Amino acid sequence: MITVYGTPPTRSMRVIWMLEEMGLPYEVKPVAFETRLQNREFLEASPTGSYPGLRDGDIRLMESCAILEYLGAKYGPTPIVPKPTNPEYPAHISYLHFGEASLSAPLNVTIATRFFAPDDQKQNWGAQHAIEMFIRKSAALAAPLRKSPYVAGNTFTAADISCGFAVDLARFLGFDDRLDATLKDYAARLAQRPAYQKMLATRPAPH
Ligand SMILES: N[C@@H](CCC(=O)N[C@@H](CS)C(=O)NCC(=O)O)C(=O)O
Repeated sequence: MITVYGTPPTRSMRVIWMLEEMGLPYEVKPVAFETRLQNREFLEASPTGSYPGLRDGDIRLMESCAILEYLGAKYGPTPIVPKPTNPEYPAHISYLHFGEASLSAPLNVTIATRFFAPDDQKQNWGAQHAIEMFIRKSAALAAPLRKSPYVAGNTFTAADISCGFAVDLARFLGFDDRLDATLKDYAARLAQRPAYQKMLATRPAPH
């Protein structure tokens, strides 16, 4: 059984969404934020204490987009991971990584600042700069989406899971109204996918 550590709205979303798209069986283990660095089972999968971690038998993986690549390679072939000879592959692999490395990762500074910084620093320069960078770089995501429904072309791929999470993050932080309209349409299109909706249903009820 595949175990995903962490739930929506963290990057565990990407992994659960991919598992749903591929129709693979899995279980989700929520990991409390406050005690995550003492949770040995979770740390074995994600030694940095960041969500997500994955366990697949004796195998453990961290990094959300690496986990997407792993699932496609191990449990494919699947249409959502084009083969390297497929003309859609170069865009797929670029945007699979772009969604995390260029778009989502810098926003960790904004999230940490917003939730944990002292009140007089919550809107500081660094946190705002990460948002401005996201907006500038998201033009590279809007460009292919003006020509085709998905980043790699006409086929939904794991790159859309990576970038879809990034656009959701912009909404979570409340600056999605500053993004190109193409990206709002894209997010709405992705949110209609049954696998996306099943992924969201794994989010624990608020208590
Ligand atoms: N590049 C990593 C980033 C992981 C990450 O930063 N996850 C966030 C939640 S979405 C987190 O766990 N933050 C708290 C922490 O890193 O301690 C990935 O894609 O898995």
